[in-house]
Amino acid sequence: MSKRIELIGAPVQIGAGRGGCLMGPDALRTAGLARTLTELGHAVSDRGNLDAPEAAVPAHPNPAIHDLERSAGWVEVLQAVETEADVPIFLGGDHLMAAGTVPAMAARAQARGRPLHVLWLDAHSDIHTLESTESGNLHGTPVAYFTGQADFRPHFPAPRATVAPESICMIGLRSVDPFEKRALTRAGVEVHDMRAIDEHGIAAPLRAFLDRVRDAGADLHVSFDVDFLDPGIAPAVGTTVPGGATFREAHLVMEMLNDADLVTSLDLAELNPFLDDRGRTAKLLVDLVASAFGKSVLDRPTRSRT
Ligand code: NNH
Ligand code: MN
Ligand code: MN
Ligand code: MN
Repeated sequence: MSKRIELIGAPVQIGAGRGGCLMGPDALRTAGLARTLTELGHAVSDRGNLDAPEAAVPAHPNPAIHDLERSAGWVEVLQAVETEADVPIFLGGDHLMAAGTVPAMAARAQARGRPLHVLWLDAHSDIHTLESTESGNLHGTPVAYFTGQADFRPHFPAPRATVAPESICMIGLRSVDPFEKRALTRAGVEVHDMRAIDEHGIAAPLRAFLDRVRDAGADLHVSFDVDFLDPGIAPAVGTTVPGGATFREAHLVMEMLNDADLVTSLDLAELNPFLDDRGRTAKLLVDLVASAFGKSVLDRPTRSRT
């Protein structure tokens, strides 16, 4: 089915521990994202890259935190995004971007009278608070922010809209800090770590979640962190963790998302082209996006349901 897809560049890099994600949106463009989606029959537009000024915010007592002013600026700019597209694709940018994109998409869903569900594909749970982060890298905090698990004011603006923790499904986890383990349990987020994927496969939990999204009549935002993937196939990320999703597991997730036809927005987060190997990670991401938007081996779906 043909969709109006809008590419929105979010070159955030101060949320990560090292530079390079600034180049993410342009690497995805160079790898042929727009052309690939157009060839699949979609109507693609490209808004170019957003930019964010530093916000005037008070210092935070946690001395590890860095770039708080610029981070707050990005959260403000991304939260304000409005789009006419069926599916905006936010080109990151480190994962701090989700502190802006998810509230923006939650507000958009709310305006349509629908809840927002979030599929979080990541090695990490990113549910630190400004108080609990030890690295001070704020890409580790968006989930605490957009679920309202912690009040980030007066450092960040209040979220435009929040997401219920029970409406989030995390798949791929394999690096979760002690504070985060407690926070995930307390909040009641659905989590499937790599141990569970090894044991049960990746299709079963995804299928169950997609059924839940459909039953809820919800919009679905997918937040795809490159480190969800195994570093052997996706080296271009600052925080590689061994034992990630394989090539086929990742494609299967995307193919199932296409079959379910529920995705209303997508983040492509944490691509660091400075660390890539001849564009291989960027090209893999474009290929995965193609699977999520209709590329299939045969000219009919392999399965008829999610
Ligand atoms: N939990 C760690 C931290 O807070 C790592 C977060 N890094 C990520 N998240 N790449 O996806 O610093
Ligand atoms: Mn992440
Ligand atoms: Mn991660
Ligand atoms: Mn940490």
